[in-house]
Amino acid sequence: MVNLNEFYEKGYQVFEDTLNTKKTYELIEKIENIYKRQVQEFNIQQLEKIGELNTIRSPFLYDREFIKLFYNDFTNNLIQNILGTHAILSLQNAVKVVPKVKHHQTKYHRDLIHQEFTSSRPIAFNIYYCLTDFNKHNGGITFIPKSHTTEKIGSSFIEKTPDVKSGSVIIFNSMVFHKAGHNQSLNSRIGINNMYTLPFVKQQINYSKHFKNPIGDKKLSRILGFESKEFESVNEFRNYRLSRYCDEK
Ligand SMILES: O=C(O)CCC(=O)C(=O)O
Ligand SMILES: [Fe+2]
Repeated sequence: MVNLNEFYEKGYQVFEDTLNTKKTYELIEKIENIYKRQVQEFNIQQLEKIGELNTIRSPFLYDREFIKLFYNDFTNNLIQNILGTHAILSLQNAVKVVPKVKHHQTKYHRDLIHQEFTSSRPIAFNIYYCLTDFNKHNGGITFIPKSHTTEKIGSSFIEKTPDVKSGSVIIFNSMVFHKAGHNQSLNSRIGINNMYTLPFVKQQINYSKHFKNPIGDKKLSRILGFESKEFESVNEFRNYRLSRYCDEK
């Protein structure tokens, strides 16, 4: 398994050369198309009102190609190592930072929003695909290293904006403070954020509802949340326990 020291220490770590250039272009084109659909489905003025411009939510619900980004050998290894067997996908969002336009994520935040506690082990982490270069000039992600280890950020802190090439992945603890930067270049900066959590943290969208039945692939079904839904009734809970009891016999 890859060495995750930086991830645990600083709260984030970069892996280069995860997607090839052709793939990054292909995904950008798909993202642009899904964004157009999402704008049509909602309303551009309303999206603006709620700070949703240039955010593409759950692209994998529109195009199954995006499932491959949160579910592949590389991600599965990371998930297993960091969160264990029962982790679920909390969200998948593409984020576009357009030149000279302020994105709503330009304030420091944790992706487990408004939480002010620390945990001895990660309860959530992100696999973020950079589909373009990411750097200070074009609004790359800025992190406060080690901020996942303190409840709040004080008034003075160090900021780091990793300079990474397109096709790289940044993994980060969802509790590390981070923000999108301002894009002073001429081109949009685009990434896809995939966040995983332990199963007691709610998903942003109830993904299992979108797939009528558990998918043939058990591991993928689990990641989508099929195995961590609330039971609908006392009897359903007990029937589940009974089925497990029978399986174990
Ligand atoms: O794309 C970025 O720079 C970060 C976006 C972000 O922080 C988020 O979507 O939660
Ligand atoms: Fe974030």
